[in-house]
Amino acid sequence: MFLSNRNAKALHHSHFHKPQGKEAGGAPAMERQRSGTREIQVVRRVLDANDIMADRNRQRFQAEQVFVLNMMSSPGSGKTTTLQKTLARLMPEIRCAVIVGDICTTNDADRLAASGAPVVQINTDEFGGDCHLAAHVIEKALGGLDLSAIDLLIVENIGNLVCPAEFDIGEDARVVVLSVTEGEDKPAKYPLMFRECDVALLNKIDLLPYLDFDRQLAIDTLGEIHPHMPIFEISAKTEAGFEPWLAWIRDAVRAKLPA
Ligand SMILES: Nc1nc2c(ncn2[C@@H]2O[C@H](COP(=O)(O)OP(=O)(O)OP(=O)(O)O)[C@@H](O)[C@H]2O)c(=O)[nH]1
Ligand SMILES: [Mg+2]
Ligand SMILES: [Zn+2]
Repeated sequence: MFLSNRNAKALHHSHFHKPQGKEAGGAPAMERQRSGTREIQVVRRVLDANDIMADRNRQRFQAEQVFVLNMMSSPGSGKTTTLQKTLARLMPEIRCAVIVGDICTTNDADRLAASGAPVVQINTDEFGGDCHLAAHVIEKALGGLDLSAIDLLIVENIGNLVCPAEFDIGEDARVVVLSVTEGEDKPAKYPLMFRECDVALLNKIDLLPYLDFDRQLAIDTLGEIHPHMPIFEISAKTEAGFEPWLAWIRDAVRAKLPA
């Protein structure tokens, strides 16, 4: 039986995560599958159900003219720190809110709430401990936000370079954070994530003097996997390199707002 990578990964989710009424769209995603054809059909139904919910989210974001940015990376690359610093700089000019996903704890929400932005924490242990945010989980989190009062919604996805890239949540754009402590080979090892994102942040550049990280190789690999993707080299600790990143967000938000 042949399964594409995308389908194989989605099948992993349909089999090993607890039943998700909405994600499965009522489909028997967890039932044991015997025939190869049937497996592929079920995988498609899981992905289709997510896509339908993502489109619904997208329509809502469009109606409320909110620009939505999905932020992804491996655990600990600096998503929350980058967001803390980004919010501090943007809040005076852009009305922001955050949805942050983790399997457990409200640590990140607590850190982000200090920015003054509304923050909704999702703990996926309530949704079967999922290692990604699916569209129906975002829809549920939206119940805690007033979309008419914001222009920018940033979603900090669960730390994972693999499956978050597979799940459309209705966002306008995706940003991946790669920190220099992870090694320059990560884009080559997890190409889907870097292909699916619209912009990349190379974080923790303040640590470069202490590492053997091959910066040029990382940038060249990113360029091969996703030609012309903007790459901003930053330090969330020192805020070095933040201006071009902030300018990218400002332009993206402005492009979605009514003229
Ligand atoms: N030196 C340095 N440390 C950083 C930088 N950005 C983040 N860190 C540190 O890296 C660690 C992880 O940062 P977080 O912001 O929590 O990373 P995260 O991606 O949100 O982690 P998860 O949500 O658990 O996936 C923390 O100890 C941060 O202080 C940076 O630019 N330079
Ligand atoms: Mg975090
Ligand atoms: Zn997952």
